Amino acid sequence: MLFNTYEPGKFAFSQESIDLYDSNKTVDDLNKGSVDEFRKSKKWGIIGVPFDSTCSYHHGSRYAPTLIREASFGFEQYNCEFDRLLDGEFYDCGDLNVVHGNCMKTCEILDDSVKELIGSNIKPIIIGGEHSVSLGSISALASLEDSNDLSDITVIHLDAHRDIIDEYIGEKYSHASIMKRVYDLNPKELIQIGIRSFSIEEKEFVENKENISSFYAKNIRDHNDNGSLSEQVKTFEDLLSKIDSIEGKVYISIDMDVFDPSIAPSVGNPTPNGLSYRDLQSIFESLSFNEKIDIIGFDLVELASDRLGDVTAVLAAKIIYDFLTLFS
Ligand SMILES: [Mn+2]
Repeated sequence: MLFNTYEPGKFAFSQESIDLYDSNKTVDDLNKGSVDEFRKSKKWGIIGVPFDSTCSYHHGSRYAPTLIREASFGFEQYNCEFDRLLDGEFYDCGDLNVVHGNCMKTCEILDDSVKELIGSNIKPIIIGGEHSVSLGSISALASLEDSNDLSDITVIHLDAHRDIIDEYIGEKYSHASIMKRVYDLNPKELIQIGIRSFSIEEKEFVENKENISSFYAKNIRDHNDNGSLSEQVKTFEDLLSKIDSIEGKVYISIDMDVFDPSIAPSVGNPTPNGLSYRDLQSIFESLSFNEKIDIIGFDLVELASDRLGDVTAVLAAKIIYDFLTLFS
């Protein structure tokens, strides 16, 4: 046989998805016991959301799910960096039918799809798409809660930007206002990591919010730098202690522009002085050591490229590969 046997339509090492759905069960049927079962589940389902509609600079995030899956075949099943095999149970559910130009409708369709996964005790990994799509995943998880919000869920948000402006040029459902929409859902805590660009309005909004923590890229990268920002400086060690102190349910959202443009140039809004990949691996490792938490959802957004072999796509694939190695 001379044909190459890899299947770039699905993430490498994902299982066949034939018995994925228990079609008789929806999220509304879950009782308290099964919600706890979901929370403890180590099964993951990848959903691509090829949506870029409100992007303000470099477009192309609609191609990201395809590029990331293709790039995932560059890795070995044995993940030598963690001395573990990637042999957990996870599925690639394919791409969502998005409605270009309509973020709300796209998020509603994603919300429905994530609820289907939850009904089968499968946790979502969302590959964007622009950052606004996180809302569809997070809203589905909020519906699991008795409170119907995020008051029992910590959101870890890695990004160069705060994305916490109430509306961007009059648009409430924009990639630049996504964390405000998440904050509207009343998170237990919002931890923003890698921040290095925000407006005065965003600065004033986060001030005095006891459930928002900020870890600036500058202080993460230069561990002993006292920084020049007026807020109390938090170092990388402080960040790891913070992660160690989290309890309960956790959702992670990674905007690829959290990384330095030297390692992740193909993003919607490249911003100098970002994180290294080793920084993120340390954060993942700290999360994996914390036995008091359950990660219930994960998204990776804002890769913007239309070129196979793009190094930013390879990095994005590596992130999902490492995440699945540690958490599936
Ligand atoms: Mn960003």
